[in-house]
Amino acid sequence: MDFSKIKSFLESDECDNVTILTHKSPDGDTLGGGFALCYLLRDMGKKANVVNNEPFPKRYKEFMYPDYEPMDFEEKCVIAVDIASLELLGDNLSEYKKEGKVDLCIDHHMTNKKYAKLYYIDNDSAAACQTLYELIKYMDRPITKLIATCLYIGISTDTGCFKFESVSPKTHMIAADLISYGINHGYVNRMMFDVKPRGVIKVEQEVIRNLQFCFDGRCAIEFVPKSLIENSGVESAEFEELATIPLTVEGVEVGITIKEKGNNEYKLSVRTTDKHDACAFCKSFGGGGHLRAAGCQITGTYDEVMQKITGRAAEMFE
Ligand SMILES: [Mn+2]
Repeated sequence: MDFSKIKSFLESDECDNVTILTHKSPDGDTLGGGFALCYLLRDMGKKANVVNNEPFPKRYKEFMYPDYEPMDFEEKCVIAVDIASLELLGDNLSEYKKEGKVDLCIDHHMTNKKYAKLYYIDNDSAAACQTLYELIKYMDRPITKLIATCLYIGISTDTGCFKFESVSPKTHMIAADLISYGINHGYVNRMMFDVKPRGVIKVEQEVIRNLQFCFDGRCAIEFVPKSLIENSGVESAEFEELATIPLTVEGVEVGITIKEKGNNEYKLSVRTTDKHDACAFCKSFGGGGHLRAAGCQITGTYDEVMQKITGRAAEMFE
């Protein structure tokens, strides 16, 4: 696993007419990485497109894909960015879920399923975009302002604006270099973290009102009914930060967000302080992610799901 192999592959003729896969419910890291790679390949004279299960969210448009147009070509190569497992592609991209379909995977999840022919996975990297930055530098390719913006947003959003433990001195050095390409980082971070549509505030009001505490206030559980999101009139990408709310309460060590997805189907997002392992928690339900931020799917009635969660949480507080 070294950059020289990845560089040779990206420069080879084999790597042309490239489809770049990003994960479902896309976040800033998968999209930032996907578009940065797309622009890199296009700048190298190759054809490349970014695809996603859903339409690209509006919130990243002005920064990452202000004038993006898909190119017309017959696909020869498939690259996945920030995708730990093929399940995360979503139903609309199921044609790529077949074993051996993905040529290269660039990721930073410790739970990566190693489904690609070639991969570069750096568990110590704060974001897939941090790894991509290092790769582009290694390849000695120019970083345009657009590429810098994509990478910067990927790193900033995947680290809660440089607050997570995953941030290393290297992360800050990379961010500093990216800012030197003329990114208005103050504006970017304000738009990513502070400014929200009114519909989001209304949803936050409701979920905060119903926040539940257990284990002497060391665990907070937030429930997000499907109808609440649907009636908000806001696209789902705007609710990225919802999962951070439980852990903002003093004394809370484990913050759990339960999003209702369908009938008896729920998506869990778990955030922890340094006292607990969010990834281990989610792994026991078949999910995964990072040490302090992870996710999984759970099925059952609301009561059954609550029982499963509090049962598993009880083990953490033993
Ligand atoms: Mn990521």
